[in-house]
Amino acid sequence: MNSRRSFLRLGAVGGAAAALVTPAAAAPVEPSLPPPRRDAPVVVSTWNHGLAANAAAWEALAAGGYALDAVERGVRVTEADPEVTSVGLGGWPDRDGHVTLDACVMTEAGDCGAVAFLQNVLHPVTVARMVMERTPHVMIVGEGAQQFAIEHGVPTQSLLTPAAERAWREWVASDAADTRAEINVENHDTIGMLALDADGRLCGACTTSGAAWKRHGRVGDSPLIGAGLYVDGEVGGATATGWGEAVVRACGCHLVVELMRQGHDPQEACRRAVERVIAKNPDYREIQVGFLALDVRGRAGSYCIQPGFDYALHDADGARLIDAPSRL
Ligand code: SD4
Repeated sequence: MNSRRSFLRLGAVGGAAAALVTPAAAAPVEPSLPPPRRDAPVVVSTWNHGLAANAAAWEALAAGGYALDAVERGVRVTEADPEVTSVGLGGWPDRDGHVTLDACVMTEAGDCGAVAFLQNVLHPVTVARMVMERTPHVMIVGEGAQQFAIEHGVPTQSLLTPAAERAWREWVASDAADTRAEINVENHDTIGMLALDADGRLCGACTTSGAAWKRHGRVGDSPLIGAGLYVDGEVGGATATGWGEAVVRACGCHLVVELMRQGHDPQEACRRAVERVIAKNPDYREIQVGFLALDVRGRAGSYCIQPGFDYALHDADGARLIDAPSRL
């Protein structure tokens, strides 16, 4: 079952965005409001294991790096962690025993790349970035994605750890294998990460091994631009975790960003998106869906439905920043 999780925030460096300076000799300008205060750089991710990932992302941001490099570097930490059973190496396999991975990235400029149903590659997020940067496409899946990765020098390896294989064999031997293979709401711990860099560029990444024991070939929301991740460089970004089918049906992260565009702060945008999911899912009490959002001013918010859990944003020291009640 899901471990207790929190949405995490690390290291916002306060400070105003660079002020516009009017040269002394210039013609008088229209009076204007000061630029919105921007808390940047900042990085947020979707769960406790994200701490190490956030720290890696923060290194890139603190050095003045690009938000895309930060989120890629960040989630690679989680992808490589064999203890994490829902992302990359050590991810629990599908019902046939194959670890299949989904990931995507999106930039402030609206560029994006994704892979889905990818096997035997440790860092799907990097392959997703390669799709974005080295092809005219947005998404490549399955064997084609693996072939693409190999052609671009990415090594292959088995991602099924002994522990994950053991868990899968236990599941196969259990009654659950008969009854729950189609809709499995367990083991939802995708990592989604959003970062705003010192230059005000906001990028996101999302990576997962998907729902454990899923049907072979099933793809969830995580690699789908607009569902598991969406970024608009003028507004903000959002990422999702939880039962992917419900997120896809709501076009969840695009919805969150559009709600921010309409003037809602990230927290309220996430709340409204969760309400939409609830409205469309009569069985919402049985599912888990969470959204995390960051706007271009550096404000973060999150909201989720997950039976029995309260969510909150925490800073690096664990101090609670934003309450995000989960039970509705
Ligand atoms: C999926 N959303 O494949 C993913 C799973 C997930 O936390 O979120 N895990 O549906």
